[in-house]
Amino acid sequence: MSPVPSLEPRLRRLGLDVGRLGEHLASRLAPLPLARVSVEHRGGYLLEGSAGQLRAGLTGRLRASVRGEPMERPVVGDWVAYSTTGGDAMAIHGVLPRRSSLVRRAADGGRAQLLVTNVELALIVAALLDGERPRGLERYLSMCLEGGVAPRIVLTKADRSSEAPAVVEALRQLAPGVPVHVVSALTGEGVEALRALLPDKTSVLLGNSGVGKSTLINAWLGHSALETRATRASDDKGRHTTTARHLFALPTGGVIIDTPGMRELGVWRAEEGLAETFAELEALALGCQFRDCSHTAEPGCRLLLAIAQGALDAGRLAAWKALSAEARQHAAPRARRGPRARRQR
Ligand SMILES: Nc1nc2c(ncn2[C@@H]2O[C@H](COP(=O)(O)OP(=O)(O)OP(=O)(O)O)[C@@H](O)[C@H]2O)c(=O)[nH]1
Ligand SMILES: [Mg+2]
Ligand SMILES: [Zn+2]
Repeated sequence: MSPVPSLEPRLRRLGLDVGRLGEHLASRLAPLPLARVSVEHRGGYLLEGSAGQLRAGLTGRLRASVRGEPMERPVVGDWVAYSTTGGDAMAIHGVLPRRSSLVRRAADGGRAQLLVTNVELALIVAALLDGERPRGLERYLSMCLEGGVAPRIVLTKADRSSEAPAVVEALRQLAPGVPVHVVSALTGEGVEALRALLPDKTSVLLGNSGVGKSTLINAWLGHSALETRATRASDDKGRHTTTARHLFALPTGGVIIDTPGMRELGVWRAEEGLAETFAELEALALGCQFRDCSHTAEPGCRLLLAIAQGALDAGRLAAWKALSAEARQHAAPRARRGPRARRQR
């Protein structure tokens, strides 16, 4: 029997366990040290390793292989094997097998974007003010289901709403079996109870801009490590303050990933914007009999039914269709040109 490999304390705090270390030591990358991807920006990475924070790029070989397999590209949450390149920059040689992945899909099922990996818990954050059916909730939930990540719903800004019991009840119907937490970063309500769930795992905060994801992490950290910004006074929408995914170990245990609210990436912008503007149509369309319903003449179309019943304006459906078609047209050539072209924009 081989001896049990020992875990460096800093890597353990970042979520490394004996199973994963053993996998690494049995792989072709075994001689290289491990680190976890904490931030990704314009082709470069920040890693957290036993020596602290490192800057890194990809080796030429890995860069070539991810060109054909975009999902193999390292993202925040990944464990990677790296080496020095001579200077102070590091080179990532490979990504360890992932235990879970959150992937965002376009409405038409075409392009997919890998968001984060190796997370056990997803906190889907929504503001209580946003009502009983937070925008994007279904998308976040299905992303978790598909990715093998346990979801919980977190309702923030309890200090600004007395609707908590009604919203919690509505969510219980909408998402049976998904635990719902009510918190206020302002009064501290529920903040500690939520933090108690975080040790010994990696958690990600998902949710629309302005709902209070970064504020919650700052409350857990006890200081303002992350930038937060007031929502727009006119409609309480967020200002897309967080612009990149960001992983770090909490001093009280557990690893947490902050993410930007929706619409952070070019290709997705048009469709995400549409999804927000036409949220009620998107929700209705989930009930159409055919998954690829074009809402033109299909039987079992919920949108056509709603129009017939006078619950939906035909003009609004027409506008949605026209704008969706336009968004698809713009997105397609960009996707063909590949990541390099996208980066240059
Ligand atoms: N009253 C109240 N305000 C809150 C609460 N949580 C967050 N806020 C405020 O909501 C605004 C947006 O919070 P952020 O933490 O920046 O929101 P975010 O989800 O990180 O937004 P993005 O980074 O844009 O995705 C800030 O002004 C916060 O102070 C809360 O529990 N109560
Ligand atoms: Mg934020
Ligand atoms: Zn339909």
